[in-house]
Amino acid sequence: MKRALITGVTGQDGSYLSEFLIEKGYDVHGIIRRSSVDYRERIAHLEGHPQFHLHYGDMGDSMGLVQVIRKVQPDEIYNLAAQSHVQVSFDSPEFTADVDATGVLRILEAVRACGLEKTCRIYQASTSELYGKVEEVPQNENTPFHPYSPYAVAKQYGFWIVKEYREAYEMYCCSGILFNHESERRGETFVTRKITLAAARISQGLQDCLYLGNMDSLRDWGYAKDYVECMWLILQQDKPEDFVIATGVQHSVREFTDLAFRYAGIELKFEGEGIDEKGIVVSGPENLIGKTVVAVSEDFYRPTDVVNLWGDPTKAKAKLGWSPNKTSFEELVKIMVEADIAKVASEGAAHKVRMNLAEYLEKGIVK
Ligand code: NAP
Ligand code: G4F
Repeated sequence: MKRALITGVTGQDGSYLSEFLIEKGYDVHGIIRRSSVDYRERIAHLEGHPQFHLHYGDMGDSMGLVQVIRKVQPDEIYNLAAQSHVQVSFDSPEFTADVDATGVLRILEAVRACGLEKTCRIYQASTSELYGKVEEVPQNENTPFHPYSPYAVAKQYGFWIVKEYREAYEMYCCSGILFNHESERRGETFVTRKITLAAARISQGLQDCLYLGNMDSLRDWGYAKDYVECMWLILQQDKPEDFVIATGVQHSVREFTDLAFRYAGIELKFEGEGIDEKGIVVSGPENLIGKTVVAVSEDFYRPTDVVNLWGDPTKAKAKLGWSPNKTSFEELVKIMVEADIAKVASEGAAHKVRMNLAEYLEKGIVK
């Protein structure tokens, strides 16, 4: 049985990759951080599975990483842990550099310290953000990098240190340059999930308006569940190489918003430009007709924004035999909206129960 170690196992990708590798027959080990609140929602269903094991550790703690790697003796490491929010990297640049840049080095050095450099294969979660202020469209493995945020600069270090260790020590380590991938497990402050949750809440009368930043921004959005297969495929090749993983299809934040609201039963028309742009309801629930349910707030503009990501997955198709269009853009938006409608409906019910209980308590009906 092969052993895999996943950093960032509690994240969107970590949870899907764990399921994928368990299914493939791997013994899966994940590194988690201690937290005062329960943040293990995405992997709760795997806890207790005989092929799934958790270890405490942190990307900032070299000795801890060495201990876990020595104990697990992994055949494959998937380094997914990161401060992964681009906007947050402007507020916490040093922390982002420590986890997303130096953290990668710590993993590579820990593998060497454990004497596993000739046997353990390493996947590094790299990103299309490296193309940043893009120098060509679409972007492939040969497109020059132009990182455009503290997050991207940190990830660029991760990319180059992996390449360096591959050449200097002949380690099997490589980067997947993944374009945006989303799902019903996506963090709630990334734009897609923010939109699908808001569309669900607004359609159920639990939110008035969704505030966004740059709606002209273009992304190549895929489904996270499809993308984790590529991480594994990248480590199964004869030679370690870097790959772009993308759908090859591009849409704007506005298009995503329009479609998400449609799936939630609300048709919008967009009026105005820039900070004055608004999404107004033209059909849907009677009480929403004519109301502004999408507006722009300067709070969500970034000091420098990456606005034109579009990936060319030709190499991944040819060498990994990977199909980039398993889940279409339309299917992805539908999956996310339907999941959020169900989530909001169940939370709405729970919210009503809590409200009723509070009312009863106040009236002295329930002691
Ligand atoms: P995510 O949901 O934000 O998950 C990030 C994971 O990293 C979480 O498990 C988090 O743990 C962990 N982590 C953060 N800081 C850590 C630290 N100091 N020590 C240990 N663990 C730490 O991100 P994701 O979307 O799954 O992305 C996975 C990776 O792919 C990231 O490296 C991201 O930068 C990269 N990437 C993502 C995309 C995308 O579109 N999703 C595209 C390209 C590249 P907690 O739960 O404890 O916070
Ligand atoms: O959803 P986002 O926050 O994702 P972003 O910045 O592309 O980063 C994600 O994908 C990267 C791969 O390219 C990963 F490396 C990274 O870890 C992360 O997973 O923003 C997408 C776009 C941006 O241009 C942003 O300015 O949407 C724009 N946007 C407009 N309004 C917004 C909002 N983004 C957020 N988060 N919130 C808004 O209200």
